[in-house]
Amino acid sequence: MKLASIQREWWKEGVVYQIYPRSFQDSNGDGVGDLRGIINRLDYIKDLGVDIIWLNPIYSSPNDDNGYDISDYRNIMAEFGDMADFEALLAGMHERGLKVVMDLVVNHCSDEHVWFQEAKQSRDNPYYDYFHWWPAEKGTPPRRWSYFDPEANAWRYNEATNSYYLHYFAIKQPDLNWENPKLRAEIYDMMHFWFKKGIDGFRMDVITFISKHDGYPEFEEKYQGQKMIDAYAQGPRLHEYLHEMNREVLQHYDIMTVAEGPGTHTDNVLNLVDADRQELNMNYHFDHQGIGVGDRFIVNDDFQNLVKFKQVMSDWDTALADKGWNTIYFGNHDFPRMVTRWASDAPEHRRIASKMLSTYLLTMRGTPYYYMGDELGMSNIKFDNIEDYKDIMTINWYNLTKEEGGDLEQFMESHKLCARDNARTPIHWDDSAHGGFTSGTPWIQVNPNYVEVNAAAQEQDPDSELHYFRTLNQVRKNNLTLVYGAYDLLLPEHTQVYAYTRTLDEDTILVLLNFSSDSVTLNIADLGGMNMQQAQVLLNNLTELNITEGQITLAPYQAVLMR
Ligand code: TEU
Ligand code: CA
Repeated sequence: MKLASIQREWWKEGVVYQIYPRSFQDSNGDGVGDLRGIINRLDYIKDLGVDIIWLNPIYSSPNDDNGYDISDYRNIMAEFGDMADFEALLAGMHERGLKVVMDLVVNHCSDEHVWFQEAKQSRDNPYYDYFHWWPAEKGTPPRRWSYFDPEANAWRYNEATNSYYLHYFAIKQPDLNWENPKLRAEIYDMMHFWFKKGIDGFRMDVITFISKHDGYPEFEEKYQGQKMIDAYAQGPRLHEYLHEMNREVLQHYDIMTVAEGPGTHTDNVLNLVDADRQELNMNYHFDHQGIGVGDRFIVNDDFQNLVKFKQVMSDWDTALADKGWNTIYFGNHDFPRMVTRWASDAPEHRRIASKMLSTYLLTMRGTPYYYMGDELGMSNIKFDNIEDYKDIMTINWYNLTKEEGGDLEQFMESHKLCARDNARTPIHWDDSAHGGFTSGTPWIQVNPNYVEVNAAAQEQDPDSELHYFRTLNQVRKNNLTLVYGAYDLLLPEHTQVYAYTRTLDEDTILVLLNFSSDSVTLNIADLGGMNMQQAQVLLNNLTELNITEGQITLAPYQAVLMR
C-alpha cells in the first residue's frame, strides 16, 4: 500500500468514542445520565486521545427503547437536558477539537410522535401515508417478524383505521414510510437542521431496513432471525433513497456517515460505501457478533472461536481493501462488554485482556468504534434475575421463551454473556457510592466491581487500562501505517493467536495478540520474516517479552507491536 495513492480523510484517521448518555454521568441526581454530565467530563474525554464522539439518541422520547423511539426529532429528551445544554456540549467538544456524530433513527419513530398520533386517527389523515399499513379487509397481513414485539409479530391492529401498522421493532416504534416523498423531504429537512447546528455526522440506525418490499410477499413461517434480517436489508429502493439523501443533504457538508448495517455482508457492502456511488462513507456489520450466538442470544461452543473470528474480520478487510472503508468494533450499547465477550473477565486476566482487545481495535485497518467504559476494562454485570433487566428485548424474549416452555435457565445463562444491558450499566468514575455516576438511585444497577475498576484509581496507576488506551491512541496517531497500511493475516488456523502485519510504503508493523489464557510459543520463521532480535517494540501490554533463538512466547492475553 502506498500512502501517495490513498484518499486521506479525517474520518478514516480518527478514533470514534461512543457515549451512551443515559449511563455516562448524571449531573442532577435523578439517576439518569445527561448532557450536563457529559459536559462535566469533557476533559476526561479529550484526554483519551480520541477524535470523534458518537452520541446515542438524545432526542425527545418516551424511552420505550432508550431513545430509539423518537417523539420529536428537533428537541432534546427532557431527562437529558435541553437545546441550550446540547449547544454547550457541541461547543465544548469543538473547542477541544472533537467531532460530534449523532444517531439518526429514521427507520421508525415513536408512536407518540405527532405524525403517528395523527396517522392513527383515520385513513384520510394527511399523515396516514407516513407509515406502513395493511388494510384489514385484505385479511391477516403476511408474516413479518419483529425484534421487540411481545408476540414477535411486526403487524399491530389499529381500530380507528381498521388496518395494521408495521413495526420491525417495538409496538411503540412504527416504521416510517420512505416510499412517501413527503416523509423523505421531512427527514432531509431535519438532517439539515442538525448539520446547520454544526454536528459532524450521523450514525444511521438500521438504515438498511428503510425500503420495504412492495406488496409484502408471503415469507415462510420460520423466516426469523438472520434470514429475516437479510430480507429486510434488501428492500428494492434502499440505494435510491440513500443516493437521494446524499444529493439532498450529505454532499453539502464536511461530515461523516456510518450505516448500522444489519443484513450487510462482504458481498453487498460496496453498494453502500463505494464513494463513486455517493451514498454513505462507512458501514458496520454484525458478522463477527453472530459467531457462536444463535436466536435470542443463546450461545454455543463457537462463542470465542478465534479461527472463525479471524476469517470474518479478514474477509471484511479484503472486501474493502480497494474501495470504501472498513469499521472495527467489539462493543456497543447492543452487545456485551468486549472483555467478557471476546477474552476473559476473570480477575487474573481482565486487565491484560482488556488491553489486548483495545490493541486489536486500534491496529486494524478501518475506523475504530470504541465503546465508553472499555478503556477502564469494564465487564458484564451478569444479572441473576430477570427483574434486574431493563431492556425491552431481553424481557420480551424471556417471556416468549417462558410461554413456549423453553429452557429459562439456559436463557439466563446466555444472557449473562450476551444481553444488551451488560453494556448499559453506568461508567465507574471512582469508588464512591454507585461509582460516582449519580448521587441518587441509578436507573440500572452499577456493576459492583466499580470499587476496583474505576477511572479515579486508574488515573493514579500508570499501568492501568486507561493509561494504556491513551498510549495506544498516540501510537496510532504517530503511525499512519496502522491507519492505512495493508493488512496481512498470518497463521490463519492458529486457535489462540491473532497475528498480522500492517504495511505502508517501506514500513511494516507486526501485531501479535494472544487471545487465550495460556502462554503460547510461536516460531519466528512463521511470522513474516521480521528480525526480532533487532526489532523495535512499539507497544507491549506486559513488561516482559520472551524471545529466544527462533521463538517467541506470548503470555496469556499478551499484545505486542513490533517494527
Ligand atoms: O439496533 C438494531 C438491531 O439490529 C439491534 O436490534 C441489534 O441487532 C441487536 O441489539 C443485537 O442483535 C439498533 C439500535 O442500535 C438498538 O439499540 C435499537 O434498539 C434498535 O436499532 C431499534 O432502534
Ligand atoms: Ca440526570
